Amino acid sequence: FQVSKKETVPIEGQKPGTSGLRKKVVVFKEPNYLHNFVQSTFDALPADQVKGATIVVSGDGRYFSEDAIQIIVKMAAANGVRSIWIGENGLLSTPAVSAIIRERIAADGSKASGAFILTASHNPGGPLEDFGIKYNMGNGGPAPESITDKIYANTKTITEYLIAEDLPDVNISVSGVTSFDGPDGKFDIDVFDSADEYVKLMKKIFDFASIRNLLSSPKFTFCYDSLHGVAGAYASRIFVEELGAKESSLINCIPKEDFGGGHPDPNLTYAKELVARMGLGKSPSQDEPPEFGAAADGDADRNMILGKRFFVTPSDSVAIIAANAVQAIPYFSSGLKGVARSMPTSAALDVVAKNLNLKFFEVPTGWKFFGNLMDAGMCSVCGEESFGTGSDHIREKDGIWAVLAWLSIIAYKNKDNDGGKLVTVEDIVLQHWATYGRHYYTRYDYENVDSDAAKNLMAHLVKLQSSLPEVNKMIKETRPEVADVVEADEFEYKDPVDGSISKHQGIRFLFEDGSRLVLRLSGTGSQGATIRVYIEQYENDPLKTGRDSQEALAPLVEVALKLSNMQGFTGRSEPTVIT
Ligand code: VG1
Ligand code: CO
Repeated sequence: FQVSKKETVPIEGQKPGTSGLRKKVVVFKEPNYLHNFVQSTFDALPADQVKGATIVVSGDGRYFSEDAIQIIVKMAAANGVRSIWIGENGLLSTPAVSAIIRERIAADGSKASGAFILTASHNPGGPLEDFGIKYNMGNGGPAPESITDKIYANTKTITEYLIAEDLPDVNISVSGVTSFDGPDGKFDIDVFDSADEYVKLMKKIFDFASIRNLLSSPKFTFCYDSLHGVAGAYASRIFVEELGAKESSLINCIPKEDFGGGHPDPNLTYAKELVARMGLGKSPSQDEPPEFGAAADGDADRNMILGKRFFVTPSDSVAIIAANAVQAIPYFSSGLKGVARSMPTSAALDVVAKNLNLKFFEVPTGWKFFGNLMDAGMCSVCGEESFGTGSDHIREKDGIWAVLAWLSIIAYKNKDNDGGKLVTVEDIVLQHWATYGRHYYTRYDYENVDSDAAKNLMAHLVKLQSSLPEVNKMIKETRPEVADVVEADEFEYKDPVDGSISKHQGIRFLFEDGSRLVLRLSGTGSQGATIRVYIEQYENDPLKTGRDSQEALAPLVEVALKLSNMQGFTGRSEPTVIT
């Protein structure tokens, strides 16, 4: 093939957010939009990670993925990449990409140095919906800010890109290696099974025999919902073939480019079918619900864990996994190196870390911050309130891993339980609260708010947090029973490994009784701004841990809306989504 140089001009707005560049498909289809971003990425990477290197490209299969793959392959060839690896049909979950970068070795002994992941995660897909692209590095984790800042800078000065226009389109539906000759030598395209490498890794981490045993018990029933995301490409291999679950326990497990028209976000609002089956939500099913239910998002890095008529908050989930990992999961049997959570995630994990005397870290939102800790051997288990949980087996959050972790814990809690009643998800959570106390938790999202209104609201909070007397006066005027704020700040993080500093990560109000309010702007939206309000209250009186969480948090919610003047700035009297 030949390499052509094409002239281009910078396009505005290509700043990668919390997890890559996410825009409407129509924006990605604008002339040179994708090309500019891809060339800017190649130019931001160290030369040896492009020339002669192996790069993965695949994603959650959403609309425009195949077009994007063909473009990226031709640009990679032109930029001197040696091999491109693609999951069959362009499908690889985000955690599987991370696993492949870290674990897969090609027939010629080569390994991948990075990956383009094509996904907008939990955002809807289709011609009028979202597409996204992000770059992961050789450790399997998202590019650090030093690289994403460079990519963005390049998008502002780009004048040309390289492409091998005459390279034929790849047939991504058939496994195998195809070789081409280019100016720099050979260029290989390697298409392979989307699940093999990931399944192999899961079998090294968990005791599949004990999970299989649990799934075969008549006392235990199971349901998994992929919301038509890429998790479907893994669910039947793992849950049905390897672990013996019934085919009928999988719902929406065929990946679709528009996620069946749904919103592939595993929470109580969007995973409606699963939520109803589990006996929750506005119209719970009349049948006896399964004992365990879980869902994934579009790219399968998120998870929601449910018990029968019972919701496990993601903040509790990571705390419970951390508390039980050493006993229940072989991978952790020699102990945890440390645990970490994102700043807005509840402090349930902090209490576990303290009790078990584990190293503990609080990082900004987004998975890239966990990776450095893991690479330095400082963190084994981590999680975010946004339905993300994971460990140092890879450098991304991992939806199916979280389900296997929960199944392992349930299996462990039931191991000596021959004739007795099943120890359920709810039992495990209640027992956890009895030991560690409960963190009531909720998040209010205000989506697609006018960008200026959102900026003004945050600017107002930056100012307000600097005066505690004013904050406390407003609280006393709103809900006198709410405790005083003893500390407030704009969260800033200094990475303990490389010393890099991340500023403006959200406003925190810390209350005397351990409650917390956090407000920040989302970095994953594709339109307008999204304001997130995180509300948390700690309760360690065993008589008071059984309340309804919205009811328990009502006074704090009122305070949050008052302090932020939410309605005044945004005109919204209700959030778009409550999780
Ligand atoms: C959101 C979540 C964050 C998560 C990120 C990517 O970011 O809050 O916790 O890491 O999405 O998740 P933001 O900036 O919109 O709040 V995913 O599943 O999109 O890779
Ligand atoms: Co995701």
